[in-house]
Amino acid sequence: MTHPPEKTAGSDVCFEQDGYLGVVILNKPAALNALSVEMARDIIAQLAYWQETRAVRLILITSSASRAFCAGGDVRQAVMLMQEAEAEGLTGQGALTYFTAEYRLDLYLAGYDLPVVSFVDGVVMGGGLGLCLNAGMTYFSQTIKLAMPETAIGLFPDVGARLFLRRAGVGPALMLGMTGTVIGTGDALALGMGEGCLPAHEFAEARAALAELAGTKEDIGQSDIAAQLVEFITTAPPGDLVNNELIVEPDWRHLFHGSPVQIRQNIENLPDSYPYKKGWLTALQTRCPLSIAAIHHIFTALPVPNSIAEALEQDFHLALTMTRRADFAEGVRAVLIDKDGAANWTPADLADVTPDLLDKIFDFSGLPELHIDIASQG
Ligand code: QUE
Repeated sequence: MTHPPEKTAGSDVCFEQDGYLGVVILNKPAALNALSVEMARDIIAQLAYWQETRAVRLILITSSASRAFCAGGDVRQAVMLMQEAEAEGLTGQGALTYFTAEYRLDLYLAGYDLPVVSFVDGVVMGGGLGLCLNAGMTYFSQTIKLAMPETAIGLFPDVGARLFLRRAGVGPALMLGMTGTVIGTGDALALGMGEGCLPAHEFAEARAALAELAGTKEDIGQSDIAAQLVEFITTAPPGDLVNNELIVEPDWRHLFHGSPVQIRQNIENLPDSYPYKKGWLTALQTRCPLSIAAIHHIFTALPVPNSIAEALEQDFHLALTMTRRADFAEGVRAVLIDKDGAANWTPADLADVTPDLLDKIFDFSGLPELHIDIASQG
């Protein structure tokens, strides 16, 4: 690549350069920065340019709006691409185009030569969480809304969640993955996600500090970044889940143990005064049963991946097999298009998810590999 990709204010993603600091700014606030195929490709192209030309030494990813860092992949676009391809007799091609673009970005960032820091404020969900956590160091404002909500749309917590959610332990990983519960900064940090709490009103100063670091040091390591940002770090507001004396008995981590149906029973058995009982039970009763069973299978039956690349490859394949099913388009319709929240799932109940159904979605035979070929981003 000989010339820089041109992206200026008004684009869905903007690129700025502060000396030796390259800044990626997600800029589609009306859609909470949901990541489209074009945004993912543009970011890869700019990162490739910065790396090839050695123009920068450090990358910062952030958002132009405090409402959201990134709500996830643009799943409405995914469904549109699937329907367009289907109409042309190219079944499966739409999902392939969509997930290849999003997963290549995460894979590219995970193997990128330069250190990457994300400043995250507001909504950080699904693909947005994959973006920052797979890239490198993540700093959360005091007011994030973090979740892996994919069981609501017939997908599963993907983009490497089988590694980054598991840092919390299997019980918490199951809780977050199966129910899509939204947590704040205190709980996110306590559950092993993110480096620290950096108040949003300090983002500009902290960015300037990163630019200064990039200007003075060639080979920047994680400890340099942590040291440069330490003056901006504060104690996170206490979490609702972790270290909350309201929820001591029974410890919620033990509820998420056993089969999906057993877990649902454990929650039904809680006293009505238990703060999360209603939310968790409603989630397990209304979210996609096969999606819930899929993430449960990942955390309880499959080996832990050895690397982010391996996790992304497995998630890429499962995303392709799961989005072949009607549940995905139906979930996106119910949550994001008609917004009636009344998805019609098949099967409709957790108890009706059979081993045979799970075997089918975990059968990856004939699927393409996820590989990064920057020259031809097909
Ligand atoms: C589950 C999800 C997503 C979601 C809601 C869910 C998701 C996603 C969005 C989203 C939000 C706002 C937008 C948009 C998409 O919502 O992945 O385009 O404007 O991107 O329950 O997985």
